[in-house]
Amino acid sequence: MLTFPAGDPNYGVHVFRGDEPQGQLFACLPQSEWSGTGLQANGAFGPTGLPTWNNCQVRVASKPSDQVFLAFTLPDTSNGTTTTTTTTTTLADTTPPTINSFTPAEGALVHGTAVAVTGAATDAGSGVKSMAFTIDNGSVIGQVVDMTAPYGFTLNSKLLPDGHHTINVTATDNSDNTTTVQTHNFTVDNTAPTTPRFTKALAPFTTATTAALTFSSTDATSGVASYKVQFERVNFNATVFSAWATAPNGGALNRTSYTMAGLAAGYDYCFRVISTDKAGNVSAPSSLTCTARLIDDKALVHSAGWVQRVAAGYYSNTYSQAGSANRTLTLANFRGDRLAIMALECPTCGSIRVYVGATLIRAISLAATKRTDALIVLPPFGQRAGTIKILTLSTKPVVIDGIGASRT
Ligand SMILES: [Ca+2]
Ligand SMILES: [Ca+2]
Repeated sequence: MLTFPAGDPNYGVHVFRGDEPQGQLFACLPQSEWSGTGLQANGAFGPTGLPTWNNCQVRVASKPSDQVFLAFTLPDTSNGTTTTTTTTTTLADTTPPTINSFTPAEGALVHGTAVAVTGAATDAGSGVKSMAFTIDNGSVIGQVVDMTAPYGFTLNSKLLPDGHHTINVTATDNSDNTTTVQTHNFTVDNTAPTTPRFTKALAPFTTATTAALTFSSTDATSGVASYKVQFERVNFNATVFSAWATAPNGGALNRTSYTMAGLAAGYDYCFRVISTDKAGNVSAPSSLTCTARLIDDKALVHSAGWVQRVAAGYYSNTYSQAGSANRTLTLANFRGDRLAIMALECPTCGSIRVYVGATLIRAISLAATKRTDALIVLPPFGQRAGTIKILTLSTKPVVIDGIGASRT
């Protein structure tokens, strides 16, 4: 039996949590025994009736698994001194951790060999010991238990078939309390969209400064997220095409059409489209569609005998007219496989011959019942290099508006 001076806070049982003094104290149990003991909220006992040590339990507001340090400071009434007795105890942790986050998140779309499976958990008591991850039923990829934060592993999603999957996550603390299983759904998509195709090929030659493209692609699992339009171009006299480049503002289209503006005269433009699905898989590029913008007649070298005019309704508002034979328009250093002539067709119009170097490509009669500024597209002839020459054959009028020079 221990006795304390009544109301003296220097005596009693003082509790520390860790090494941090907890000034407000505990109680001895059973609480029914407090009656008559004079146990005070500040921890002082007195004057008589404190239970024996064996009966004294300390109840404190504390974190689970905290180490509690008890200091009992008691008077010895026999000789007037005080004695301090200490003991430590560890409070039990019965609370599992809290899972704060994990990936793949609910509804996520994943692809590839390096999908980040991650988990984060906290435990206020004994601390997090491990997190466990199970994909589906664990039959394809066995459960992964990670003992070291940050918790998780790298998932090769290509081991799983495309489609719906689940991930189960648990966290366990150092007192072996385990959370309930948290389950999220995710979708694997490792299949690229179908190779896009142009739904309408471009005309091989154009007078316009724009090229309007339409295309399509499909993706079975996640759907097409975006399209990228790329282009390359080559001038009529250049040796090679430019490198492929993303068309202006054409890098991430959420529609199936695109119009390229600013086509330059004399250039052959080729386009291709690449689609990306919502999981990030990228298709193969489409086959090409190409168009060459005409070169105006004004850019050609005129022999004697041509009259150059400015007139609305013609390409670039110009034309060149001859009324005698053996007049030539030439364009040096052509490289390509196809030509077009934009010329006036009319009942009285004459004829021309078109050459590349010394090779006759085509003889063309411009006689027609209807008067038209016609774009006459010649058949491909294989890649050739040389000077393009248009030659008049008679005194009948020949009106040339422009020529097309294509590499494709
Ligand atoms: Ca896909
Ligand atoms: Ca013209």
